[in-house]
Amino acid sequence: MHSVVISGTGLYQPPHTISNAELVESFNRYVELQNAQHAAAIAAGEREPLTPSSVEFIEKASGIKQRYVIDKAGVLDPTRMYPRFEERADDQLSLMAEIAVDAGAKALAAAGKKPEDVDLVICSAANMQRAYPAMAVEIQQALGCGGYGYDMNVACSSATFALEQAYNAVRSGASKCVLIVNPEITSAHLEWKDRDCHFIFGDVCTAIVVERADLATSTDQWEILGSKAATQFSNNIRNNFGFLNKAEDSDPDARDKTFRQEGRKVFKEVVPLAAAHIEAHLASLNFEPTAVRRYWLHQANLGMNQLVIKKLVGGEAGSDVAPLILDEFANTASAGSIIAFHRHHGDLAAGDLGVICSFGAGYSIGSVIVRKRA
Ligand code: CO8
Repeated sequence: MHSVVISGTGLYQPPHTISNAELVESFNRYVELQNAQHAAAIAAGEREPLTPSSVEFIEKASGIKQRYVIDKAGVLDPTRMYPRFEERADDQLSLMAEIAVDAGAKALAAAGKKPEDVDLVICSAANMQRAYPAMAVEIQQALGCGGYGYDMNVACSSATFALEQAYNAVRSGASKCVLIVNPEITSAHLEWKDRDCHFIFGDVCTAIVVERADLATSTDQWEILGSKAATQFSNNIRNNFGFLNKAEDSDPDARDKTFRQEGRKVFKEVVPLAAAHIEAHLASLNFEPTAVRRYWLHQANLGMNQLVIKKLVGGEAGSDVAPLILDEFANTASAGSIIAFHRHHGDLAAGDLGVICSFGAGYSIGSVIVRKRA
């Protein structure tokens, strides 16, 4: 078995931000328009009026202050409420590939690797923009990587589960250098018209280089000591959009064809699962939770991270022990814990121990225990 390191990460950050104030203003305009349009039915008691959203609720319930999006105008247009992207021809680079190439090139530069050093590309995200060919193969070609590529999706745990795949491929000798990309265009599968969830997500792409330690030249290497993936079926986060929709003659605009969740149930059920998962993973490698210098946790909800960290070490999320990025980025599906790692690892010293952990739809939980190399 080979020793395996994370030797570089990259981040694509979309050009536009939407503050909570901007988001709520456009949502409330949508509510006014809808209520005016259906005034008669509402007055007759045949229809419930829509209720406005509030900045105070969003910040208190989630900790989110803004989000990045690839298209802002479409999302904030109260007569549209979803992004507007131009359809591209087959011979043009697709949108998911474009942002993955950006983040992937940055991760390769950080790792000091050339595209041709890569022998496996994994595109892992909560949604793929088409059925086939695999996004990873397009990204592989656009970057000039060797070997092969494949796509995978485990919703919010797509990145950590891809890390497990990359770790196993490299340590077994099957691959030498793996590029993982997580293009999360969440704005296109969020229901921006639903007050319960319209504030939750943001767009981004992260990338990670995982390679054999003896071949790595980066000055910033993190040895992977272990990875652990777990799943337990739940319908509490679900999206029924899929290739059977047309054959089922279902309404493509029906509420179940975009993101929906029982947020409070998710909160209650996932916190204990995540804390127990991390604790058991650390114990399997003979580490106590307090031995960990930094936790790069999934970024869905500030309160969730507070509870997970409290259960593990008694500390505070948002502190040096468990940095937050969700205030700036919102929930970026699988990319959240990777952005936290990307932004907040440069100050750690050789020998420092860290945990990257995601939790979300599935339910799925993935953890990767890493140690800074000298
Ligand atoms: N403004 C004002 N009030 C509101 C709003 C709003 N926007 N929304 C709800 N309220 C009201 C409700 O009506 C309710 O009122 P009442 O008490 O009178 O009934 C009150 O506020 C409380 O509502 P909730 O109980 O729903 O509020 P919570 O405190 O539970 O907060 C959260 C809601 C923020 C959603 C919270 O439950 C949460 O974050 N839960 C965890 C969610 C989570 O972690 N999900 C996993 C991430 S998703 C994932 O895994 C990836 C999926 C794939 C990606 C998809 C991309 C699109």
